[in-house]
Amino acid sequence: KSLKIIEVKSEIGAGTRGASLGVDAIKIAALDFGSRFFKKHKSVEVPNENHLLLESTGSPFAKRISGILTMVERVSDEVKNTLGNNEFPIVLAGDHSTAAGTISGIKAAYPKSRLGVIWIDAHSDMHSPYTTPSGNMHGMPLAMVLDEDNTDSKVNKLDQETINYWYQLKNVGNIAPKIAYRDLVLISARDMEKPEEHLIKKHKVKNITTAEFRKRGVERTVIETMMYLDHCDLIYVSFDVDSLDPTASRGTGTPVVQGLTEREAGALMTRLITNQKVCCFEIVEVNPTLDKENQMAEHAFEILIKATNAFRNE
Ligand code: DIR
Ligand code: MN
Ligand code: MN
Ligand code: MN
Repeated sequence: KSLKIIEVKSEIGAGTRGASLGVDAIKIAALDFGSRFFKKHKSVEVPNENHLLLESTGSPFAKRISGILTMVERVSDEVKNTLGNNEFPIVLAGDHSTAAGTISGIKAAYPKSRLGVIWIDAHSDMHSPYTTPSGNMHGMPLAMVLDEDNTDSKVNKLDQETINYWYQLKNVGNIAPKIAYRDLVLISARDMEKPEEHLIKKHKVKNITTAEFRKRGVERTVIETMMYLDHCDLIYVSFDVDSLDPTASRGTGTPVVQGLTEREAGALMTRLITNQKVCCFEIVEVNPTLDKENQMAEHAFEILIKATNAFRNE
């Protein structure tokens, strides 16, 4: 199976500017390492909606939601077509909101499959416009695809237009919900707000903390994760670089202490991608404008190259 890189230079879901430059920063890292990776593999660029950053669209609780819907639909179509061509999609994106599009695309390509999701991130990204503390939609992609019911922890009062857009987002591809709480594994999630903690507890979502991962090691963590997701037909791996510890790099919008080292993340991604059920992976939230000497993009590229080498060895 050949790899296909889907570039999504969008940052409208983030609260800090610069993540749309993340994909190019990863390409610069590749050049710096003398790698032909981006020459060797086919790629496609999804047009972004970054012009919306100069307009006041959306609500304070769902910033630029119209553009987010457009992006999610575009990414979904691209991922669906890539899988339809029997290629393995690697999504390199700016902010994490587009992951809802990736998941939609996988479901659209394989509507009857049960999809497991491994979410490697400092955050659990389960807010809805009803609960968000920031209005930044990169904190919401999992709520877009889960059977989110924040009715018992509503804090924000939404206008009807936002409610309508949120409904459309959740129903992209006419499949909702797209994944089950039981089919989700969080790794290294450590910065959640109350409504997210509420959902995690209520639905008993599995979260492997950094300390647990370190204690067990990569091999046991992966075996345990795959056994937990054994009933799933396909698995999608989403890697938010803020899962890494800020000592590795500050080049991401919302760094959080107690993260993974770049070596741990590389080993984890490499081991995950060799599993036959893994059908797509994604790397997001590299922000070179916040970085020093392009460190985060270099880590992201190393993780990408290690993982894809393992993939080709299968
Ligand atoms: C926070 C931060 N939970 C929010 N989320 C981030 O604004 O919703 N997700 N940074 O990646
Ligand atoms: Mn995220
Ligand atoms: Mn995050
Ligand atoms: Mn937070």
